[in-house]
Amino acid sequence: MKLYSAPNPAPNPRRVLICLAEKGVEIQITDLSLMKGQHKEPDFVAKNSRAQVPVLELDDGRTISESIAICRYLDELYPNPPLFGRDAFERAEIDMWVRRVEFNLMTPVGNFWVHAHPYTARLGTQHKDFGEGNRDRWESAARWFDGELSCREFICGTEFTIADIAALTTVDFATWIGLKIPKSCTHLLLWQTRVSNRPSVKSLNTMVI
Ligand SMILES: N[C@@H](CCC(=O)N[C@@H](CS)C(=O)NCC(=O)O)C(=O)O
Repeated sequence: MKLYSAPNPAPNPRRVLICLAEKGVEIQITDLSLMKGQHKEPDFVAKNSRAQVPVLELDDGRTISESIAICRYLDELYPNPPLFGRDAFERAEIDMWVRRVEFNLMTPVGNFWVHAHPYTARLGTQHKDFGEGNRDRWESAARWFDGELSCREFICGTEFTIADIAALTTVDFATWIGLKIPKSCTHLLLWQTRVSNRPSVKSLNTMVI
């Protein structure tokens, strides 16, 4: 197996790298330079027509794109520790939280990144007002997650799961692009420190924030 990845701060490949580190699995990793547009080269687009990383390539040449789908596949191959739940309820509940992270946290971050951040200005038309408008949505989602984390250790219950990986990579990337977690979100900030201190997370290159 081979993972097409990109160096930090790319949040989606980082999800897969944390998943692999949690499971203690080492596979071949090829970093693409997004700056140089290596992900838009025909050979890579043939592996993922979205022209995005991460992509997992199996030994028989089949490929899987989408970070959560790749992590789910790895979880089936290497079940310990389980990151996607042990029974029907846990699996559904973790899915629920992953979707909440994607739709509520990641969407405003992605919109801000594409439409308001100077780095992406050269990549396409930006709608700055729309982009900046996502600051409020980000903060409101951060406050909601903060409330949820006031009564438990992890995003979904008492164990570290793929929902934590999805959320951590999102909030770290948000911080990196200038969307800070509000200081009043003490539970969310404590959770961020707690999961950042896991050996799996610390073993990867630290985010430059
Ligand atoms: N939904 C995809 C998102 C993948 C994604 O946005 N990857 C970014 C890196 S974090 C990328 O390849 N960006 C380059 C581009 O979109 O041109 C996933 O979860 O894997």
